[in-house]
Order: sequence, then structure tokens, then C-alpha cells
Amino acid sequence: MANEPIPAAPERKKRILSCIQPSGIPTLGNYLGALKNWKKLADEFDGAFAVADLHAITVRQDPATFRKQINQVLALLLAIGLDPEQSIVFIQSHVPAHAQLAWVLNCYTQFGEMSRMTQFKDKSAAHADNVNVGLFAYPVLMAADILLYQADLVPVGADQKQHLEIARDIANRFNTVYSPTFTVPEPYIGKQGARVMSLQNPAKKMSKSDPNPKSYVSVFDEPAVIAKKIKSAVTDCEGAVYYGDGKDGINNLMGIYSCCTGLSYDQIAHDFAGKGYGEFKAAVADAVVEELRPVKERFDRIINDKSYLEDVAARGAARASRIANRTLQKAMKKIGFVLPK
Ligand code: ATP
Ligand code: LTN
Repeated sequence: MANEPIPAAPERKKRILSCIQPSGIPTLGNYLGALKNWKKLADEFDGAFAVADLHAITVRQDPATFRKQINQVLALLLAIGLDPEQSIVFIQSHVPAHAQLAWVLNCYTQFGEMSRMTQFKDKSAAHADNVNVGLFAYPVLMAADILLYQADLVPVGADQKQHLEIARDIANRFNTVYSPTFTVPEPYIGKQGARVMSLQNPAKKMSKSDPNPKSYVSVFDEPAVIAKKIKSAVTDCEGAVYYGDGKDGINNLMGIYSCCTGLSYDQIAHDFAGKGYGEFKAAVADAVVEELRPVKERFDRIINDKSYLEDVAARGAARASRIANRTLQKAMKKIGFVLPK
């Protein structure tokens, strides 16, 4: 009898990992640049998503506010539609391997390469009274987050590209000194929404830790607040809606509108030909409100269910720890550490 053909082994799904800091209420920039993609990718890949609370203390946090924001960001991960049965959803500090591997990787990272990080330069200028060693070593902790899970892909906004390159360099270096240990990750930067700019200064990225709340739309802003912030967004004085040089404010609003509606820039310019900025801004505000409405509705239901959130965090940490500890042990063994029995 002829042998049955052996079925091909099922291909391992690629793993993606990403994190968001609980350093404030997430903005429309975080949503369009990162969170919205996570939900799509979670269906296709093996996903792990974390609240990066350890990263957030590189800037001083008020304890009560910090605690609240950690829970809010965890609830937001569920509100965007991540399914904690399908993806690993967890809080970074609940998995001690992150801090442990970060220490190890610090010793495989050069002072010179960290000094070149633009986010470090920007943040140390913004917090000149607290340029701490954690702020400096921030990208190494981020590399640990990624490498612990052997992530193939890391979906982030464009501002994180440089940090991804360092994570790749660290992985390659370690793999060369010893033997292949870490998967070298690729960034996944969406074509749209990768860089949402400040509404008050369209040369700067929209940031949840910006001291001026008019510069960002928070994902929890009420519709009237969203409309007001978008209405007062800085634009040029030409009064024509099209994507072009010297029109950073309008370009940014077109990017936001395009992300929320799926319309191309050409279509938007066509639809608003002969119409003023007032009308365009009102349409952008409506589109943003509609985009965020279901997220906010789900969030309001989840945030009050404390025991559900605790259960999700506990289960997420247990699943994450199994993968993370395996990688940590593998790396430490190669270095020559004596592992506990
Ligand atoms: P902070 O303002 O406190 O430094 P942040 O919002 O810049 O925080 P994170 O919370 O760590 O940083 O960002 C989470 C994700 O959101 C990252 O993938 C980041 O690239 C993305 N992101 C942040 N700001 C923007 C933006 N303006 N446009 C697009 N993506 C963004
Ligand atoms: N530094 C990132 C947040 C972050 C992250 C990560 C992103 C921390 N650890 C691991 C991707 C993978 C930021 O966006 N500021």
C-alpha cells in the first residue's frame, strides 16, 4: 500500500509584541499610530501586549494617578478589542524577567549608542531637573521586553523606529558573542497614522505627556471637547484643503481624517474643494468622535469591573512569565550564570 503523504507541520504563527506606557491618558496618536493596528494584527499573529509601567517611572509619577492610569490603560487594551483568551495581555512589572533581562542587556549596550537616542535627548531637555539613569537606559528595557518573547514583529508608531534598531543591534550582538539566542525583531509601522502631530504645533508629535491638553485629543475626551480641540488646531492661512508643503496643520488633520474614514488624500481634497477650514475641521471632529465612540463605550463597561481586570492581569502575567523566563534562562546560561535548580 502506498504511504499516505505526511501532512506538513503547521507553521508556527509569527509573534508580535508591543507595549504602551501608562504615562497619561492615551491620545488619538497612540490610537491611530499603534492601538488600532494591534487589534488587526492580534487576529493574524500570536500577540503579546503590555502596559509598560516600568518605563513610565523614568518621569516622576504621582502614585495615586499612576495606579489609576495603569488600570485605565489595561482596560483600554481590552476596549480596543484585544481578546485576553487569544492574546497575552499583561502588566510589565508583573513579570520580573523584564527588569532582569534589562540588567543583563545593559552590559551588552554601549554608552555611546544610548547617547545618540533622540527620545533621550528630547526627554532630558523636557525634564532637565530629572535626567535619571533609567531615562538613559530606557531603550534597553524596551529591548528586553521585545527579546524575551522572541518577537518577530513589533507594531509601533514612527517615533519608536530608532529604539527598534537598537533592539535589533543588541540581539545581533548577543547572538554573535554566544550563539543564536534571540529572534531579531522587525518594526511594523503602519502606512497611515504612524505620526500624528500636535494640534498646537504640527512640527511636534502628539504626546500624552504634553503639558498643553489642547495639543492632543485624549481617547476619553467627550465629543464637545474633541470638537473644540480640533476647531482650535493650528493651520495655515491659505484656506484650501489639500496635502502640500508648508501645510503641516492641514496635512495632519487630513491624515487623521483619512485614518478614521479610509478616504484617500485626493478624495478628501476633492470633497472639500471650495470649502473652508471650518467645515473641514467639523468633519474631522465628527469622524474622530465616531472612531472613538465604541472604544469609549467598551472602556466604560470594563473599567468598573475590578475583579475582571485583576483576573486578566493575573492570567496574562502567568502566560507571559512562562515564555519570558524560558528566554531569560537561556540567555543567562549562555553567559555562564549558575542557574537555580
Ligand atoms: P509619552 O508621551 O509619555 O512619551 P508616548 O505616547 O509617546 O508617551 P507610548 O505610550 O509608549 O509613548 O506609546 C505607545 C505607542 O503609541 C507607541 O507605539 C508609539 O510609537 C505610538 N505613538 C505615540 N505617539 C504617537 C503619535 N503622535 N503618532 C503615532 N503613534 C504614536
Ligand atoms: N517605548 C515605547 C513603549 C514600549 C514598547 C516596548 C513598544 C515599551 N516597551 C516594547 C514596543 C515594544 C514607546 O512607545 N514610547
